[in-house]
Amino acid sequence: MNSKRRALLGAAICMSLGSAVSFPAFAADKPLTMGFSQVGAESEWRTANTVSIKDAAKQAGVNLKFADAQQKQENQVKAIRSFIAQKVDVIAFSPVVESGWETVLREAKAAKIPVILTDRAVNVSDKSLYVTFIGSDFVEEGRRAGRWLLDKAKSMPAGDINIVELQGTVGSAPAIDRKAGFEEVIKSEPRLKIIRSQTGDFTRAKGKEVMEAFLKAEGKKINVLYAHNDDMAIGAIQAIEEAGLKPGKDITIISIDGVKGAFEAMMAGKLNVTVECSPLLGPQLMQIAKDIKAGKEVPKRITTEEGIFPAEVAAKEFPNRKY
Ligand code: GYE
Repeated sequence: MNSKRRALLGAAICMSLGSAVSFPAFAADKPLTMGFSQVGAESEWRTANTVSIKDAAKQAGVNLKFADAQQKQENQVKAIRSFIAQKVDVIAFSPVVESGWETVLREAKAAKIPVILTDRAVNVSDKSLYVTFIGSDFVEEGRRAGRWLLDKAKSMPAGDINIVELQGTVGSAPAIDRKAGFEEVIKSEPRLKIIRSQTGDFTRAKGKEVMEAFLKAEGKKINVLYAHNDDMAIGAIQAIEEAGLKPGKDITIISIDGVKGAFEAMMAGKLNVTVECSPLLGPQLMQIAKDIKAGKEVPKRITTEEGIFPAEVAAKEFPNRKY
């Protein structure tokens, strides 16, 4: 992927415009106040996402009220209620899990405060509960991981290829979708078998712990690790080394995000491929918030544009990485 494309990252708009919803009139000269409820600080991706949002708010002159939910939905609900009570102009949040949002989103709607989803989606039947969703296509990310493995399988020794899977946070959009996309693709090759699948909660510590358990149970039977994010893969790499095996060689490792730590692991020969997922959503989020407040129509879905980086290109791409 060239740097121009990377700079334009996130600009792909894939669906028709959402219907215009009217929100209270807004004086253009008054700084906009945004309440943002972040998932937590579970991964390198998340840290980069938080920096992007805070920097973009500063640049755009947006008054940002930022709350960290420490991976707990109840904390996000509390934060959103407090933003409603403070009468912020816009609420934005990255929902830790997909379900259970109707009540609090109805409260925001009743208070006439527009809601923007960033990064992760919610599962609600009434789509008018949010104005737009800005983020990646996680199913496609899973498919990209699966397609890379299908190709790799051609050069792997005959017989079953046993895969262990480290899932993201239970009930989160990226965990659900990355699993679905990967399974959809690999089912065309009967040699590819997922023999164990468990959550590592998107963290290094949990990734390592669960990989230790996988190794204890399956040992040398494991041919491939599919991790739903780089941090869990990096934790698992440690577990594999401690078990006396060579990550990236004895076990082929596929992960998602494309953070710097993954590029370092690829350059060290310990990770085979990472599928890109960009956390740099801040500038777009601020622009969309301003557009909404100016009464402009915005697309209901804004999809981030992304690629895939196998280990062979890691050293060349590393200097271009922004997160
Ligand atoms: O892949 C993971 C983070 O929601 C896309 O959350 C995000 C995911 C990301 O913890 O590293």
